[in-house]
Amino acid sequence: MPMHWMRLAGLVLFAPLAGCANARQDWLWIFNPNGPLATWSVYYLFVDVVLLLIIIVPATALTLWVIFRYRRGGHGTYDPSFRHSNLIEVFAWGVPLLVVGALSYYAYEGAHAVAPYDPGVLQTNPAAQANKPLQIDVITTDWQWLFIYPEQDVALANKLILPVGRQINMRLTSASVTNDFYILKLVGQIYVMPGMRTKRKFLIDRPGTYRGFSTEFSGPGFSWMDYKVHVVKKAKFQGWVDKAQATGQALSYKRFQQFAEPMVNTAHKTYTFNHVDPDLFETVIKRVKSGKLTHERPMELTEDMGSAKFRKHSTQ
Ligand SMILES: [Cu+2]
Repeated sequence: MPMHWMRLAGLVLFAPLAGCANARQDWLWIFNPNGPLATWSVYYLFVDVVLLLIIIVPATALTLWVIFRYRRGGHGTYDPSFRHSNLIEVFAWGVPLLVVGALSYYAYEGAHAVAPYDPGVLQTNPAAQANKPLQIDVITTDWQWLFIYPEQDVALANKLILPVGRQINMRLTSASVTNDFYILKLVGQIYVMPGMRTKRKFLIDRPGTYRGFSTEFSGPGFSWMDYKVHVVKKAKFQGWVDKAQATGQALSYKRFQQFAEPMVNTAHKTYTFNHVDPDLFETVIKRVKSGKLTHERPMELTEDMGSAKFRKHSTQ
């Protein structure tokens, strides 16, 4: 094959991999997970791909072989009386049965290993067992993220600070539409729905800065609805907590209602709160269920993103 055809073929083969890269961070981030949950998710991804290749590779090769051998002028013998081959039956039924069996086994095992509510990989993780888990309550709005640390009595909006090597137990709900919690390289996605509570447990091994965002389109503020995740050492985390307790603004339900007004956070503005209403999370769920956390209809903002109304609902 001439060189330029080889190059073209290579380009076409690798093009789909571009979806695995993130220009602002590192190349092929999906293969560079951090923490037991992300690592095991990638492991099960590999297991599934390898098991499926057991069928895909021979089936593709045999198809090409048959086309080549039985073409006009090929070496195959014409046999119109051919009806049955035990060998073909054994392979055509046996291999898929074995592969589906193995896939079922790994699907069952993997579903328990990385289950969002209670991942099996954390039950045997020494770091997860050594420290008391950190509780974080997450509330999404149109279009901001609120992270409440109930035990520390502080909250942080549009930024998440996590201690390294400590299990995180999250409760999540939405004060607006369905959003989706997902941090690249750390933890897989989980839906965050209005009037409902979901849970997510995870742990991160190494300090670093990561990118969290919603993977569920939610209107005009969606593009700015991402946040930085800082994974820091224990002392630095405590330092941040102390500072937040001393300097933040109080977060009552009334203050939250203001916060929950549609806001396009184009400048990725962060807010620190302290004295957080201990029932805030539960109250938001109840109010959303009874339709009492009402505000302006956010989709109307989409109609003219240059309008004064849109600018009123934007931090920029
Ligand atoms: Cu979907």
